[in-house]
Amino acid sequence: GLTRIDHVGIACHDLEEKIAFYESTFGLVVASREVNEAQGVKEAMLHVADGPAGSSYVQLLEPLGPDTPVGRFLAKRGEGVHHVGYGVDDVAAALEAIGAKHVRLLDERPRHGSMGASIAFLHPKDVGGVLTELVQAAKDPRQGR
Ligand code: MC0
Repeated sequence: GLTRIDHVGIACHDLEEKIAFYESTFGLVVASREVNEAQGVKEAMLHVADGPAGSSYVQLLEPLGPDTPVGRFLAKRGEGVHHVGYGVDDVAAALEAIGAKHVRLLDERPRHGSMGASIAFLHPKDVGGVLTELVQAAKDPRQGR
């Protein structure tokens, strides 16, 4: 099952500007910054809290170009919440269980996500309009989460 909210992904035009906003408004601290070419994003994870099942973050996403998932989202809808990422213990097992319930999987197999996690997306049209991500945190605690 789902163990926690791992992160909320927020699409923005200017990553550095939004990081500064979240730092100064909420006092959040950046835990990692990465470029993920395969996903077409430059992103930052800002730590929110630690819970018994792991940590939670705000993930700020800037597209690497217009012809990417976040680039198309910004053009259609503007800045705002892009996806919700839930923690799971075993992303491959979760994909199999959820796929059997007629929810379309955007990833048949887990991919590489932020901070060493294994991730997979579910189609927003099958989840009430919410792009949903499953996140299996990295085992190595130095990689966070
Ligand atoms: C698109 N749609 C969304 C949406 N993006 N609905 C809710 N939330 C979103 N984020 C809707 C559109 O409005 C449209 O509905 C329909 O889905 C098809 O969208 P599209 O404009 O044709 O856009 P596409 O071609 O980008 O396809 C959408 C889809 C795609 C969700 C399938 O973006 C995708 O595969 N996303 C998964 C990968 C991803 O998002 N990567 C970036 C984050 P209407 O009704 O207008 O037809 S990577 C990440 O976050 C990693 C680094 C991590 O967490 O570690």
